[in-house]
Amino acid sequence: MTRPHTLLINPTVTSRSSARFPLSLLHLAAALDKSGSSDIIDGNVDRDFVNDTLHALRTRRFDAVGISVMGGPQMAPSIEVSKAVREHFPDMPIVWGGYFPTLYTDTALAAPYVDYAIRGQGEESFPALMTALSTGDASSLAKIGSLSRKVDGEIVHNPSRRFSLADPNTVLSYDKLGDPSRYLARTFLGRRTAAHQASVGCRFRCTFCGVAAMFGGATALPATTRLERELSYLKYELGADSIQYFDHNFFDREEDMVPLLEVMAKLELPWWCYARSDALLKLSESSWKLVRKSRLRMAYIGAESPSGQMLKDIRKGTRPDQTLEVAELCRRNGVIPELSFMVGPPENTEEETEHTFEFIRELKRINPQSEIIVYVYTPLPESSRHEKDRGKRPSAPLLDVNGEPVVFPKTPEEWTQQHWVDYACHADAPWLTDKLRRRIRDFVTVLRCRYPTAQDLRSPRWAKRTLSVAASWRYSYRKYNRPWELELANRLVKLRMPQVSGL
Ligand code: B12
Repeated sequence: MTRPHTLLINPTVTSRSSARFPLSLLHLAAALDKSGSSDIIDGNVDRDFVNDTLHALRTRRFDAVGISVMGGPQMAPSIEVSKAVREHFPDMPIVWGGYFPTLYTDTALAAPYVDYAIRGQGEESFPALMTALSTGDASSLAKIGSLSRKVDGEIVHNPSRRFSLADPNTVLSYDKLGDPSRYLARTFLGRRTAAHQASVGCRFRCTFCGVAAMFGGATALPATTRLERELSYLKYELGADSIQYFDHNFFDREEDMVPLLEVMAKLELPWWCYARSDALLKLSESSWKLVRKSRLRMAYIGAESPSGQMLKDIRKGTRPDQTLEVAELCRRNGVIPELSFMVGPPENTEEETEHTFEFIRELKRINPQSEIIVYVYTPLPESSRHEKDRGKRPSAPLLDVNGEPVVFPKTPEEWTQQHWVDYACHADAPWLTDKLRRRIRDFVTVLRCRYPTAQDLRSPRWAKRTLSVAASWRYSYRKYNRPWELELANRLVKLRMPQVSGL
């Protein structure tokens, strides 16, 4: 049997300096290489990735191209590379995977340059598809779990496969990325921060979250041997001095977490992760001891809203009092809470937004070190929710600012329109008035000047201090409107925006 060769592509989504390991492709490569081989092109590092893709296809034999696609700014480069492949290599199968084709499968397959979409994890389905493509065994396609494809012009979705976290028993093939140490970045955690994902999935089913739509409330934690193997490689072979964990929700059940925290406490690499207020509040003192010893520096916590009702409606499962309590708990344990909020919900839009601003001020009083991320609430369409959740507790139909129903895009191209890119980035929503949009922007400007983020290493200390002093009267007197002097100063200083670039 011929061993299938796959070309894996991560279209550009961020600047070269913000590029982190393309973990999706590294995990896929580990699975594909068991029965074939793979190469990786990372558009975050290789800025000419479209031409380099064509060059790779001209010079080596591949059986398919696999493209990782996330909604938002990655859409346009994903389309560009897919079209280029289709134009120059019309017979080359093009497979899309990742969040976009999982959440918007029919939209992805509506494009003439997408042949297959794999929903959810790709580690089992993609190698099975590659085997079918390289052997020409079309009859086996119908049996591949989580595969969606076009059959005689109709879109066919195979049943979803079970979710799993298999141990490849070896470290990921970082050397496929050329020099992997170029992915280590200077961040506030350290001089050589590496990205890693230990566990997969999340037990919660928040209605707005892409992770819930992808995993449907399931999670799997890694074996301690796997975590230790991977972290040891990153620390001792690559020279990483800190870790940013991409786990969807790092703190799971305490009894399952403790063995992992023990490994991390042994390696003592300062770290950042996603967490929940309820999980942190439930941790026992002995676990907090491990957390401190392992050197957790910052935890990103989805606070979302100060309204208990809204938290219930979106199935968050936490309460506003827990958000306040966790800010204090983190302060006592030397951990910075990075709290994210979703303003501008479709109902009670202005009132909820103003309420959130006041709540943020309260958090800042409790723990001035708290980092605040303000997003606009942009729920997923009903059709994107996980199959287990579709139709359950449907939200009221979304209406735009004129009271017309919001119609989601039907093609990848439509998703590249700026207002839809902003929707995917939680930066704007069709029900916001210009006045409220401006109000949110002004509040965020005053807040981030008054409290510059600890994650900004580029701006000199004096500049941050000056901005903070300049913003303090506006912040104290709630005079957020039109902070032109701060906008001007910000243009010169260019404070870092963690919600755009990550750490
Ligand atoms: C790192 C990261 C980024 C990086 C870049 C990622 C990259 N592609 O290079 C940066 C920081 C740039 C980024 C940006 C954004 N991100 Co982001 N990001 C992540 C994060 C933390 C990790 C991704 C990762 O590496 N996962 C680990 C790998 C192993 O998992 P995976 O990517 O899901 O891959 C698996 C499957 O999806 C599938 N698969 C993936 N690709 C492919 C390809 C093929 C061919 C196949 C078959 C299968 C397949 O198989 C893989 C292995 O199982 C995730 C959260 C998370 N933990 O996943 C959010 C996440 C993917 N981001 C998300 C979003 C929304 C964004 C933004 C668009 C908006 C925002 N405000 O955050 C921004 C854009 C900001 C901007 N520029 O304006 C959402 C996506 C949800 C959604 N609704 O679409 C996530 C899930 C975060 C969240 N909880 O909301 N992000």
